[in-house]
Amino acid sequence: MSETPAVAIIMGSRSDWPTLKGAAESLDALGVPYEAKVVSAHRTPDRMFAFAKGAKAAGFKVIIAGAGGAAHLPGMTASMTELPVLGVPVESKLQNGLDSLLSIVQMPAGVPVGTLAVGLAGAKNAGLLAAQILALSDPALAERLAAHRAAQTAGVAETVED
Ligand code: RP5
Repeated sequence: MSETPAVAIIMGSRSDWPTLKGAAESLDALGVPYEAKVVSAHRTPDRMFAFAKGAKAAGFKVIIAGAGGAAHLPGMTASMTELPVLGVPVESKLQNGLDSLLSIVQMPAGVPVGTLAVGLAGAKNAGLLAAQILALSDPALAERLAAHRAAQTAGVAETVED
């Protein structure tokens, strides 16, 4: 039986994957294992309940949850687990995802969702933030993160020549 990966990436629809793939790519770059699955708050509420209630016992450490529109998945998941939940608002047809952002970010006090930017940037940062959380208790990952940052810095040229 394979071990549960540290990170769960859940999303409200298969159509969210092109966005949430950004989180997976960040985790891949840092050697952090993850599992990605579709868990809809609206279309598969029982799956969401079972996942959120069982995530901690299953061995996950951080949950990345992406959804668009009436994006209840991150908040509902956070309400049923003590694991940190990072919410990624997926771009929607309404004002490019402003509805998704507000649905996720405006949690009432008591149940936090760490909300990232709308779209691919938010997904990539969710992967990085999940890795930073895990790195607090994983010195080897902390070193990989530091190297990743250093490479990013080194890749930014100061000049604007073609
Ligand atoms: C949300 O509805 C999903 O997270 C997705 O962003 C949005 C649209 O879903 P589909 O109609 O493309 O399946 O629940």
